[in-house]
Amino acid sequence: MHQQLTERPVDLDPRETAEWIEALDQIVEGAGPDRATFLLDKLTDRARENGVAVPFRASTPYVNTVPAWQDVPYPGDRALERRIKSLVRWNAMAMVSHQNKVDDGIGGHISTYASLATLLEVGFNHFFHGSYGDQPGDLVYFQGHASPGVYARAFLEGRLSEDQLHNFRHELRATPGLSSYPHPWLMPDFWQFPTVSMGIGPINSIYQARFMRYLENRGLIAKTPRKVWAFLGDGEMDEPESTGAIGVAVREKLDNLIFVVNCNLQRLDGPVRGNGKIIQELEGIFRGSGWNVIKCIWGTDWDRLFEKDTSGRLIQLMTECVDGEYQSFKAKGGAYARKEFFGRYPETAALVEDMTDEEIGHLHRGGHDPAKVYNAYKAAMEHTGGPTVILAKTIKGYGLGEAGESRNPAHNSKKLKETEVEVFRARFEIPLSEEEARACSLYRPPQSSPEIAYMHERRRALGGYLPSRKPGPSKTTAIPAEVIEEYRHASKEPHPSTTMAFVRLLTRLMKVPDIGKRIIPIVPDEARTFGMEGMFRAYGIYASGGQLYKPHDSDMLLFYKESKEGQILEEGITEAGSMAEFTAAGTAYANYGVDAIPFYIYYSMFGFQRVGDMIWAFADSRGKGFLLGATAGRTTLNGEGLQHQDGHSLLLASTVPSLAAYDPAFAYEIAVIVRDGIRRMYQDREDLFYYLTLYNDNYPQAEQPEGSDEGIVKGIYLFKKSELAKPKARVQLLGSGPIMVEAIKAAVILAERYSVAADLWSVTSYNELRREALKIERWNRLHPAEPAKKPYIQQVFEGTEGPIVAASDYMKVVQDQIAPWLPGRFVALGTDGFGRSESRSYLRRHFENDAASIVVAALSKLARDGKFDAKKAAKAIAEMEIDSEKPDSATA
Ligand SMILES: Cc1ncc(C[n+]2csc(CCOP(=O)(O)OP(=O)(O)O)c2C)c(N)n1
Ligand SMILES: [Mg+2]
Repeated sequence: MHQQLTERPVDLDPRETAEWIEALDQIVEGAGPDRATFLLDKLTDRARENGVAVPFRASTPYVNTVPAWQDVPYPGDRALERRIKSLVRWNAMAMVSHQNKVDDGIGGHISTYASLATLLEVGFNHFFHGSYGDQPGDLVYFQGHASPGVYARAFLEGRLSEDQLHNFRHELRATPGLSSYPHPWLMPDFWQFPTVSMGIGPINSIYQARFMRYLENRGLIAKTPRKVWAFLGDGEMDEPESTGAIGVAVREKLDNLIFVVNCNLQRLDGPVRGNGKIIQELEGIFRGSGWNVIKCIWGTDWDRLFEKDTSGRLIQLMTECVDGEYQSFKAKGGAYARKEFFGRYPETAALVEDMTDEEIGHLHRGGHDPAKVYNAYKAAMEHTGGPTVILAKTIKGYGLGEAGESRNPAHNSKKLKETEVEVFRARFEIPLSEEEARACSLYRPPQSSPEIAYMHERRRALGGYLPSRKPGPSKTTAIPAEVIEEYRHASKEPHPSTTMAFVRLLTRLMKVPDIGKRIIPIVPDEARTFGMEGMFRAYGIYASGGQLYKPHDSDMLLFYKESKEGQILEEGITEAGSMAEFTAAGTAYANYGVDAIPFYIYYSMFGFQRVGDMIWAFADSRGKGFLLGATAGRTTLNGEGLQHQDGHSLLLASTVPSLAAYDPAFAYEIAVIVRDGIRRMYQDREDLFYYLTLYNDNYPQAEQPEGSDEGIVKGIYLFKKSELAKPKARVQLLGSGPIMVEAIKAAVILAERYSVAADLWSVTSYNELRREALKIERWNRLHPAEPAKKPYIQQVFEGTEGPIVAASDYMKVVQDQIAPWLPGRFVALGTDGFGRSESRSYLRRHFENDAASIVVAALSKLARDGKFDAKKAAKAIAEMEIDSEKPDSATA
């Protein structure tokens, strides 16, 4: 902006310029701004026709977007609201400061809420709906580390106790307190959205707004004026996730979405844009994408100065200064601002001649002026046809004086000195004694006091308290047993892959009465890869605008059908966007009272390692649903090279506490797991979600062994016991995913060529087996005087004979998870190392998880155990055509 201003060409005919401006002013005054917009648009077109270069500016002057003359008077009781806000401020500060005095280093944040207070309070008193009649209300994403302010308000409302505040970050003490940040996992009745990992709030809120429209358009929820509000940090906007999906909000015309960026000009270490202006930069980015941008920069007390400024110098000066300077103007006080800001031009210096330094120091920024904030919010509420972002200029550490106002270390200031507390108390007129104030006591007037009564009255008018998380009762009935019956039987030619079997199951589930419509398939541009294109026509791809064109393949059976009522969420190439959509769907049971059952299917490699943080946030949100890592396996996905071949997602999955991860081999395993998963998540309301690997290798889908349902969900079952008569030795072969087929082949070779009996086990989940074993082991540890219990994995292998060779298409450490409970017997074969663009058989030989390698591993271990002739074992390696000296895949 600065450059643009100074680079403007010289005015060759100021009189003519003045006439044009006057003409425009007359239009605005006489016919209104809409008419002026129309005329400017027409003129722009004409200019372009005539070859005139129309100047493009992504940003507007550095002033409020809503002009002062448009401001409506504030509807609330300003004095009472100021009291309330002061009390919230005090309690937020006192809670953090007190806690850091008694428990040094416990952490917490003071300065962020100090900058955000007015932005939130205006929302709480006038905008945030707790409900719309009997419908859930607005969904508010709070800046995570501003949680002290949200707690302090809930304390004044009587929703949180003094004990809870006193035990901030002491969740494990005798009287448990409040969690550091918004964590639904830790405070499930309170917080809805975990936001503190920067960037997750912005992207999740965009897809929340999109998913809300999806539910409305499909008739699953009533249409209401409900909004998604997302309060974000200006530093946070640097995360790619923060701005990476803003185009979606425009495309989808999400006028149910309001971003409020708390532009306090600072992040953790220092200024967000010391050498520039974050508000102008964000304005350009959002305007360029088509958002409605409302800048709320200056408070009402500046209006008088704007009016007085006939020279235009004030706006020029405002536009010239960079954020690093604005930070100093606040940090160094009124005298400094008079000299360094207003003093830069005689015209601007004159504007403040009649003001004291103190008055200059107190000139408000827009984000601290309730009237300006109210008008910005009002404009956002009234905007239709697209999303709005409010860029509100605030002061980090507002009210903290020298303890932090606009100071670089403000972010990390956790406790105030006694003198600083005193300044704070005086400034916000907190009726505590000096001693109480110094001790950072909390202060809550009686519920009958005018300020508290006012708070309650406002919340009553707006339909209830926020934040609040209220999952409804289960609305889901069991998937009828017959739905999965067909999957229990062996497949016929042509044999399907587990991916195909899953897609068939999904479409079958979509036909189940009542449940079917709540199944939400989500896919990022890979539906054809997974054989899902048949679903396009049958269920339609959700498109808020319907289908505005006749698809070129409309005469084909499986044409590309987009529809406003479409059920499939085809997100395009965005795993992050898809994960955000999955999050909105997987938490709909809590936010909308709709038991949506999302199935998000994607390339397994582009899941955990790409959007792992979002998956973690999903777990924190108590999300439910199914993640399907398709094209799974480091050797099964052939020809794709090392950036596609996933050999570790199961390991990463094991790190998420509420995630049950499975690596199924056969169609019936998938069917049993999915049916049981729906029972646990939606009927029994357990807080967990599922990850299943799906492969694209076609092989015979086996007949389900009798009575294996329980083992399938627990993680292991006996697939086939060897019937070899008089074997020389015995081994236990464990397989998962398509490597189960290799294990089956290995069992045949071992029996036929080496007279070794191999019992076959299918392991659906090493992760689940380990978790159960750890749980039992812990119980045993804590109950040494009672008879020890036995983990399931030990029960299963009790009485079995020989080494246990466990092979999968994942890293060996996945199988190793159960090794501690099978001492001395366990051998893992897996896919450690980078992938290759090879075909399956070569890959499996390279990684040593093919049938031949399983045979060799079994014989070798038998030999080491003294149960098989070592020379014969060595010879078998040659017979299996394996080169003992070949490179180790782990490092190759
Ligand atoms: C992904 C991620 N990286 C780093 C952090 C650590 N962190 C917490 S707050 C913060 C600064 C935030 O600055 P801003 O977004 O401007 O918020 P403000 O406190 O200024 O309102 C950082 C870096 C985080 N929470 N998440
Ligand atoms: Mg900031």
